[in-house]
Amino acid sequence: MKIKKILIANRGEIAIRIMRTCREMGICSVAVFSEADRTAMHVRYAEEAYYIGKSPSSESYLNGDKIIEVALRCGADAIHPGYGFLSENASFAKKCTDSGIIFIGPSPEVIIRMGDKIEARKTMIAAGVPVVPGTTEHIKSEKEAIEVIRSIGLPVMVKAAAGGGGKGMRLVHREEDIIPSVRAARSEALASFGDDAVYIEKYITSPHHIEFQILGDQHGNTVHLFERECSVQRRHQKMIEETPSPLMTPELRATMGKYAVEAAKAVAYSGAGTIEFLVDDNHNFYFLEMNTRLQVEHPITERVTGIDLVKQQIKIAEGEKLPFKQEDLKQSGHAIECRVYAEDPDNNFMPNPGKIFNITQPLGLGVRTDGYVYEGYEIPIYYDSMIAKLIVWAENRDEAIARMRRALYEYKITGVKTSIKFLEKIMETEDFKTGIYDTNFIEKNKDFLTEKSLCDGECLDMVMIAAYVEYLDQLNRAQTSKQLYPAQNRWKKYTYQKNFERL
Ligand code: MV4
Repeated sequence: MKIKKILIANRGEIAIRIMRTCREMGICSVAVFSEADRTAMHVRYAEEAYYIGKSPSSESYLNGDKIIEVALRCGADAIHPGYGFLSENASFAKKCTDSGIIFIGPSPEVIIRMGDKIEARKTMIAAGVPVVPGTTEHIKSEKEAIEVIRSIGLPVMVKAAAGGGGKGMRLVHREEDIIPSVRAARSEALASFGDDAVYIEKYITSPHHIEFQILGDQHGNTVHLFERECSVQRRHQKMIEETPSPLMTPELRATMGKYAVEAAKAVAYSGAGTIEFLVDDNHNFYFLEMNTRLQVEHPITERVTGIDLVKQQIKIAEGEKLPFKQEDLKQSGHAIECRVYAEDPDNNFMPNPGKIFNITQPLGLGVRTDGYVYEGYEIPIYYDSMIAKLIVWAENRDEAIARMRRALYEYKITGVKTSIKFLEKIMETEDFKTGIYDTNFIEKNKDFLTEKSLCDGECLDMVMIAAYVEYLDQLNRAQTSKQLYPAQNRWKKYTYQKNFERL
C-alpha cells in the first residue's frame, strides 16, 4: 500500500528530519504539538499541524490515544514515532494497527520481546549470538544472587529486566554488596518501570559500545548497514558517534555483522533497528540490547552508506522489498556526529533552556546539521536538551576530525549555553585523535575537558551580546592562528580569556 500522509508523533530535530524525507517522497506531513511547541519549527515545516495538549510530554507527546484520534481525523495512513516518546511502546503500536493506521516500526510482539532484556538475552542465546555471561532468568532470591556471583565471578552488574539506557543498574565489586544492590536495583526498577525483575551479568571493564544498524523487510530479507562507535558518553548520554569504528577490523565487522543479522532474523524483524554490543580490547563482543527504533545517531550511517534510513522505513512499512542485498552495501569514507546540547559544561551539564539570541550554523563541504532552533526561539524546559546534531563526512578519519573542528569553529550560538566548546575540546584530546578510547573516555579526560573555558555562548546581558559576538570572532581568529602554528603554546588562549574576564 502506498502511504500518502504520515503523522509524525514527535517534535524537535527528528520530526523535521522525518518530514524532509516525506517531502522528497511526495508524502504529506502532519505535525502534532504541545502548548510549549506552538512556535516550534516542526509545526511550521509540516503541511498540517494539530494541538494535542499541555506542555508536559505525559499530556501531549505521550498521549497515544489523542495522537491516534488526530491521525484518524486528518486521514493519515501511517504514524512515524521518531525516537523516544512512543517509539518503543508496544501498546501504542498495537493501537495504531487496530485503528487501521500503519505504525512505522516493528510489530508490537517484537517491541515487547526486545523491551524485556531477559527475553532479549534468551532470544539471542537461542539464535547463537554471544551474550554477556550471566543469568537467563530473573533473580528470585538473595541466596540465588550469591550463588550466581560465586559461579560467574566478580565484578557483576545487576540490571532491571525492563531497563535499558542505564536505569535500574548496579555495579557490584564485593560479595557483601550483592544483596543491597539487588534490593536497590529492584526498587529503582519498580519505581521506574513498574516491574522489579532483575538479572545479573558479568561486568565488562572498559568496553566499547558498538552498535550495528539493521534493516529488515516484511518478506524476510535482512541486512546490516555496518557499525557505529558510540563510546563517547557521559552518564549514559551519548555525545559523539562515528563510523567506521576505529576499533573495527574487516574480519570483526564481518563476524559481528553476521550476528547482528542473525539477531534480527531471530525475531523476524521488520523496519530499522539496532543491535548493541559491548566489545573489549581483545575483540570479544557480547550482545547487550536491541533498539527497535530509528536512533538519534542514524545520520552517520546514512552518510557512509548513501541510504536514507527514513525512506527505507517508509518503504518497508508499505510492504516493499529491500532494494539492495548485503553485498550491494559499502561503507565509504568516515562520518562523525556531535550532539549539541543546550546545557552548561561548566556547571555539571545542567540543562540551560532559554531564548536563542543568535545562531550561525556551519555549512560547506561535507557538513550536515539536523536541528530545529532558530533566532528568537525559546527552548522549552519540558523536553530533551539536545538542540542539534552536527554530522560531517570526509574521505578518512583524520580529515573527518579536521572537518568537524572546522564546523564546530563555525558554529555560533548565543543566548543559551551549549556543549559546542566541550565538543571542540574532545576533538583536541590525544585519545580521540588516535581513536584509542572506550566508554571511560569522558571520565578519563575529565580534567582536560572541564578546564574553565569562556568561549561559549554565555547568557550575557543583552547590551553585552553584540560586543561579545564581535569579541568571540576576534578570539576565534586568534586561536586559529595558534592552531595553525603549533609551535605556539595552546595554553596562551586562557591567559587571553582571563584578561577578558577582568574587563
Ligand atoms: C554493561 C557494562 C559492562 N558490563 N554491562 C550502560 C547502559 C546500558 N544500556 C548498559 N550499560 C552498560 N552495561 C555489562 N555486563 C557497561 C555499561 C556501560 C556503558 C555501556 C555503553 C556505553 C556507555 C556505558 C557507560 C557505562 C556503563
